[in-house]
Amino acid sequence: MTLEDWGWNEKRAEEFAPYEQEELNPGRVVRPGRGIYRIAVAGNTDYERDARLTGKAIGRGKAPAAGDWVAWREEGGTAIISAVLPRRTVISRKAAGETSREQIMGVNVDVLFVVQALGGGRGFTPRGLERYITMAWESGCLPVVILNKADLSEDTAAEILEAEAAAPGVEILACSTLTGQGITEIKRLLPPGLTGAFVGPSGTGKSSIINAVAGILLADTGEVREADSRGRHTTTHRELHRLSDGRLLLDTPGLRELQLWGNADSADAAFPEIEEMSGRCRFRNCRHEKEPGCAVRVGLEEGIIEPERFDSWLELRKELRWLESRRDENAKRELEQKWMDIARINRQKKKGKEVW
Ligand SMILES: Nc1nc2c(ncn2[C@@H]2O[C@H](COP(=O)(O)OP(=O)(O)OP(=O)(O)O)[C@@H](O)[C@H]2O)c(=O)[nH]1
Ligand SMILES: [Mg+2]
Ligand SMILES: [Zn+2]
Repeated sequence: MTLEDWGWNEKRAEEFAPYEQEELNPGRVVRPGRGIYRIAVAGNTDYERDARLTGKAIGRGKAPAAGDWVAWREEGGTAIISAVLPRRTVISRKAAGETSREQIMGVNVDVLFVVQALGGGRGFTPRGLERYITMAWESGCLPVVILNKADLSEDTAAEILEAEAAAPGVEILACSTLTGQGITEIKRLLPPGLTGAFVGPSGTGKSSIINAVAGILLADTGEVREADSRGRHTTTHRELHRLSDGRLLLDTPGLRELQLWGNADSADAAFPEIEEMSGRCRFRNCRHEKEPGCAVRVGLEEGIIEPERFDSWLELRKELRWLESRRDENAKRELEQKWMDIARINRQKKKGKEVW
């Protein structure tokens, strides 16, 4: 196995040059874990191995994520990761719960497949899809929507139209792992050598699609509960699979709820028609309420902007703005803490105490 088999190219090699001088080796994180990272490396036999981190070199909160290129060295038979290479794309969400922490689902992904399921009572909703599309544009990956389980849909064409309205400008594929529908299109969108990631609610068929593209069973799949058609969170780890044809597919655990990560403007890319109109409002800080010369209001009146999408955009912006203010707060608090620490150290120095 070579590194090229894992998506390595000249650009990566350039970025790696300084590490090479330090006699470090390159590798790609295929399965991050707690303290132990499974990495893919060049080699004839042991091309996947476990690695540990040297916290110092990487810094707090910058742990490697699935898909990362890292620099590692051998130390007493163990691989030690000491640096993470620059990331080209980052798929992030806000960690679940009351925190304002970022959770990275995958990095260095080229195509992000947002998987939703059709039929069966718990089909996709346009509002839910808008969240995923917001995350997808923010990640820097090329987004593609997969409407899976087309075999369960009574009117696939109508559902595609609905998805198109919720994800303007994004390619929508109707698929079925049961009939094989759409699998060729997925392959077309993800040529060998590129990395694709699959995200979406639990039970929509992300792992099943990976298996269908691979043609063999690579990822575990699970039954959906009859009672509420919900998945059971079968996939518990993020894992980058390499297919024999060279395609790289990142499977991720299904999300119960997707909370966004980004700044106040991160939702704009997913709502191009609103972004375009708001650029024409008379006031730059227009809130699109009752201001004179509000182009968004005109757009709503003329039916260029759907009221549901406008409400959804406002809500996502509110959520993102809240997150931004929380982050500012945290940054301020950290800075204050730093100055307090410095003041304490200076006081102790004055008293002639040993401080470190
Ligand atoms: N009818 C139908 N069922 C499907 C299709 N694709 C997957 N399934 C079924 O849906 C269930 C869930 O599939 P998984 O692939 O495990 O779903 P997942 O998105 O990976 O779920 P998590 O790992 O929990 O996030 C399984 O029982 C699959 O057999 C499809 O195209 N049509
Ligand atoms: Mg799965
Ligand atoms: Zn306005």
